[in-house]
Amino acid sequence: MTETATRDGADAARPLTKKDFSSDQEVRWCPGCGDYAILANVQGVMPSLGIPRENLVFVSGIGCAARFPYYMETYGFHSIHGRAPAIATGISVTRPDLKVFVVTGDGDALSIGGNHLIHAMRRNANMTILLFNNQIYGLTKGQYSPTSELGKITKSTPMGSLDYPFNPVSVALGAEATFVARSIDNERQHLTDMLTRAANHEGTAFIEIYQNCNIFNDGAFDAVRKNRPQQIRLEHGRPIRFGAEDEFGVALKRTGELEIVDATRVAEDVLLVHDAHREDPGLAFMLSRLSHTPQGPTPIGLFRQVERPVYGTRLNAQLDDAVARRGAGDLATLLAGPDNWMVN
Ligand SMILES: Cc1ncc(C[n+]2csc(CCOP(=O)(O)OP(=O)(O)O)c2C)c(N)n1
Ligand code: SF4
Repeated sequence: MTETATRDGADAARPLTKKDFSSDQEVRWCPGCGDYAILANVQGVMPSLGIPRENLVFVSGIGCAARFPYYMETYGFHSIHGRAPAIATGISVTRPDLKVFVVTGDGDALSIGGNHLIHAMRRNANMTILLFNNQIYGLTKGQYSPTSELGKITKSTPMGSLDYPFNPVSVALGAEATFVARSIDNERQHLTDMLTRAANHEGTAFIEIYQNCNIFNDGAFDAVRKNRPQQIRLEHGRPIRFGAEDEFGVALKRTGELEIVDATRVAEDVLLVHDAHREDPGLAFMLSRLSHTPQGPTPIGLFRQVERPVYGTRLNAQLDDAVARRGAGDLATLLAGPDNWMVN
């Protein structure tokens, strides 16, 4: 960590620590909420990024997860429901020197904000999106969300949800996000690794984080969260294996589907070797479908990371080009120009 630019005075040269990223705000999540572990992890990752605090911005929408910016000793914006990716796009385009994070929930990102989320990702706007998925609306006290499972009984679905749930990783891959990962609130080392890689990615980095809402949807991810052998840990360049003794594997069938196989009974070369840098997101998408709801073996880790030009860079180049060709322009002249008409 080389950061020295955020303090005046005698301790200016002191490297930043996790504590430097904790604000003085009272944390107002329910005791036991998974959000605490994610907050601690993000605060712990910050010093290693070597980015001055004044160059960090956390943007959120509305929800429990969206309280995040208050607790970070960085710049932040607790904004409008579902609109964090749009606001973050504006910040990242106009201030490319800033590192922008979006913190959002499954309701905020995939209900009211679904539109903004997919367009930020397809543009490859420069931001790190952390989607805390608890499969419920927490802040508004337990209505079903776009990731709630079929048949889910909540206050707004008393007879069971009829909606097929979104799989956030599949959505991100479908929008061709250039970095797509999944982790779990209580998997400290794994989450640290994913956060670090995402923060160092150029373009949109998307991480779905399984987050336990112990008040309104307790245990939603326990089949995977408390059961390490059910976690299919994706590692680039390695055959995909899982299980207590790595006794299971993932293979690509001739018919084009993925299947789970007994790795003790098949040759090593039958197992699919994970390629996170494949340009085509198809295989990563298939991996994301191995577990539609996280009840069976579920892939976590980095599904996809590819390089693609960043939206802000291209936009600013286009603006520079326009100015070079036609001059800086003047808004008042434009508005008063010949291309206008009167409505009577
Ligand atoms: C325009 C608007 N519509 C609806 C709401 C009500 N509302 C607040 S938070 C929320 C959903 C929060 O769920 P999620 O994003 O999953 O976050 P969590 O609270 O679970 O962290 C809703 C519907 C609102 N605040 N504003
Ligand atoms: S309602 Fe759920 S998500 Fe919200 S703070 Fe409480 S435990 Fe966390």
